[in-house]
Amino acid sequence: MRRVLALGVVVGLAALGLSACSSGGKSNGVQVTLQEYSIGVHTGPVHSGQVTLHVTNAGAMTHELVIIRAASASALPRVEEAGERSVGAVNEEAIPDTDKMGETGDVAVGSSVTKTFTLPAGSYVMFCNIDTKIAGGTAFNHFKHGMVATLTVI
Ligand SMILES: [Cu+2]
Repeated sequence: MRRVLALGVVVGLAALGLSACSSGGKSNGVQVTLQEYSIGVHTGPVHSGQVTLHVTNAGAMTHELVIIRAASASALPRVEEAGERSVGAVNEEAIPDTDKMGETGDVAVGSSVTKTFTLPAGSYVMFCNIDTKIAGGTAFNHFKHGMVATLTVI
């Protein structure tokens, strides 16, 4: 009997851990993890209105999170000629202002940024568009190397 009770406690704790990750419900919070080079999104259903993103940089370099209303990552305009950004980066200047929902700004290594955005129902793409300069003056764009994720708001 005692062993069964102990197991129940462990299962209960595991359930708590899961619900903390998939917040959903009234809080409408989304946990986002940035690292080289991916974006992890942990959430239940996200409802239209005020959506709070808790963005943590678990990587070893500075990242950011930009939110654009778009059907998918492939729908985003790309930089075709190196300039302020490298070829293959998201061409943010070519995106209509009405589709730009906002961004976190730089998120330092090991830190978190919590920011609330007003998101109508729809599909969104979140990405890090930072270019890291590497030897020879070449830039390494984070979006191009996988730092992108989608978010659906219902
Ligand atoms: Cu990045």
